[in-house]
Amino acid sequence: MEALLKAWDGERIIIEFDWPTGAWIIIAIHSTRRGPAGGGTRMKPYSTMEAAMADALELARSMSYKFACADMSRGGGKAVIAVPPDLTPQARADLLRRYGALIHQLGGMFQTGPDVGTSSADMDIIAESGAPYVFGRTVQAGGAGDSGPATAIGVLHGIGVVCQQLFGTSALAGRRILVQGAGSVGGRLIRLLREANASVLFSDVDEATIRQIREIPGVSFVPPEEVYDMPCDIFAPCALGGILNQETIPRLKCRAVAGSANNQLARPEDAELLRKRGILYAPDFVINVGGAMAIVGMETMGWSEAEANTHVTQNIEHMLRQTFDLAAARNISTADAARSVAETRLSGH
Ligand code: PPY
Repeated sequence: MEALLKAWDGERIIIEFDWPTGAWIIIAIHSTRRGPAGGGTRMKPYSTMEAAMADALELARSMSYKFACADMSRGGGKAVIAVPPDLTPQARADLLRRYGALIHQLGGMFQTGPDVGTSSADMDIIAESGAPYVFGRTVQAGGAGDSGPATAIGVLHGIGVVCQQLFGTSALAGRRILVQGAGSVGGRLIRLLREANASVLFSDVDEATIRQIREIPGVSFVPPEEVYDMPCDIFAPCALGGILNQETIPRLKCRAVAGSANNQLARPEDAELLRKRGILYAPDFVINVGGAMAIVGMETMGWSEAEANTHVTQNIEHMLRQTFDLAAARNISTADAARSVAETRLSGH
């Protein structure tokens, strides 16, 4: 744990043990240099406190990169609530209220929204005590709602830029695209890809989701254990992080990786493994900014949903092209190229 904390380059970590539930609340504030730290609240069981901490620290840094690349005046942070697996709905709601009070106490230094394991309905509960520092509440409660649709639209357009780079045209018709995880973002991405006449493969671990997505014409199911060996044009990870690693990268049979999951690379060096294999990587923190951008823009800058989608699309297309150009010009990985843009902006130059 000590090594983990020492190696982190962020500003502050707030840790609270929630006695009534046994949950750990970790709020990692990576940078407030460009503005108050924004980042979702991730709520799930973790095998160890250290694993929860590692997730919070890495995700918070990604939020700094995400907002810096999108040129938004926000810093990066993330909250992880490591919960016991058997939390009752009542205990969970009470925990969210106590968490909201903590957010409120921080006075706006950290502002949150939905992430893995939390919904807009959860944001409504957190906002009871945490307002006005809670984004992505339900539309009925006056929030911008779910961030999934805007994230999916951003990824779709990012995949267009990837196709332009690989094939000389951004058209998706006939391209074979494998989506890992058909949840809030992946499920919508699959539908958008089909509307663009791509040929879609998908994988998921949830039986009900699999049944539902399989019904969509032109979409076929790939068992989770076959995902990394499946030939396709583009692999779109839309589930959890760390899936691009020393074990999976040598197996990939795709031309590019472009998906919404946060922290797809297990280690920074894995970007180099992808590059050596000639696989074009759309850095996660560039291509997945859509949700955060749309929700923050709608709630703080008065964007309509249509305006948000235009901002998301244009920003991701522009930043991805710039990333690919910079990587080619400097002969570095696309992840290093995007990181260097983000770090320059974070250092105030
Ligand atoms: C993410 O993009 O990973 C987020 O955490 C989303 C987010 C961030 C800040 C406010 C609302 C949603």
